[in-house]
Amino acid sequence: MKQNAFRMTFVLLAAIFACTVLPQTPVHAETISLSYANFPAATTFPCVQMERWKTEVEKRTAGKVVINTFPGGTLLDAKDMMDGVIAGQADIGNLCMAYQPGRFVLTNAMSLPLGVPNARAGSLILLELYQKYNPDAFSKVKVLTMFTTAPSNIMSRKPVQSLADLKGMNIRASGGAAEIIKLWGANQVGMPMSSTPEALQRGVVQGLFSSLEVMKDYQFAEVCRYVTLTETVVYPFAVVMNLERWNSLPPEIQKVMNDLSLEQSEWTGTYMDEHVREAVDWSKKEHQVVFTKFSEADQAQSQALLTPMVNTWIQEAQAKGIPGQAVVDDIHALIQKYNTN
Ligand code: DTR
Repeated sequence: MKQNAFRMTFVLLAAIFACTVLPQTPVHAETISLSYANFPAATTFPCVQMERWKTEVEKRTAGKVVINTFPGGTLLDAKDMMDGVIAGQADIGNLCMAYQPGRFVLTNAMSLPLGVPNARAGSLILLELYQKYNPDAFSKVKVLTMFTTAPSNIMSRKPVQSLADLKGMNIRASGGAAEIIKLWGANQVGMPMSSTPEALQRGVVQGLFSSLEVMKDYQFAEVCRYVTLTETVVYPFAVVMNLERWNSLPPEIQKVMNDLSLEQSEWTGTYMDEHVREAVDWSKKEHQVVFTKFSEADQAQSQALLTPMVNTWIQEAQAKGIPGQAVVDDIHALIQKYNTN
């Protein structure tokens, strides 16, 4: 009995506290919490840039906005990202456009073999391209920023010194890079990066085609002791926000995020380029990874094999009402503009 009376008093006091004290605490009432979903592991560059954006937004809004980050596909995975954000399952999401080439046709021109030299240039070119063409694929979201990876290379369990070595090898790649590895004669296996560690471990694939920072971030150097430097395509990424949620934000918060867009793109590209250099050194030192290149003859042949890709993309894009030739011309011009490294 005594215990019951005590419990009742406690519940009553808690209710009085909740009704009187809590609503008067303005800090809690005004805080805007936003969820941010990401598909790969927390150590990878898409998540590093996510944490940097979170820190900057929280700092620049003086704590008015709190970003809750969900790496590793814990809220949305790679292929559900865009639709999940449109549906409001996450307020913000980071997606790799190359995983859905048919959906993001225009921006996927970035994964054509056009010679984008590094991630910083790639990121700035991509963002400028997006701003110029404003593709329909993003009409249902607010784009917060865009960036690309560094160029792709072959990481493999056994040495790949020639196109002949690559023939028939199971190599993981997605999007534009997948086309390339196929044209070079490999047996291309498609999957998002987040599924690659298991595929490598199980021997489903004997290597992958991607930017080299994953040698360290996913510890692929433990399994892939060989790298063939091809410095081919970059992969485009976008960070998108649910449109209704965006429209509900106060203008001063929107301004903070808009002001960060270009800066975040450049920051991510620069981080990526530096991190690739670090991962290469680390792989050599810690795992004695051997770096090699195709012979000059094979380099020329590998380039020649890719030539039809650009024209095919232009034709397919134009059939969908996208000015493919103009986009490719713009990318060439922007490479000149941003190729400062
Ligand atoms: N090259 C793409 C994109 C990519 C590169 N590094 C990472 C790390 C985590 C996720 C995606 C990526 C790819 O191979 O998927």
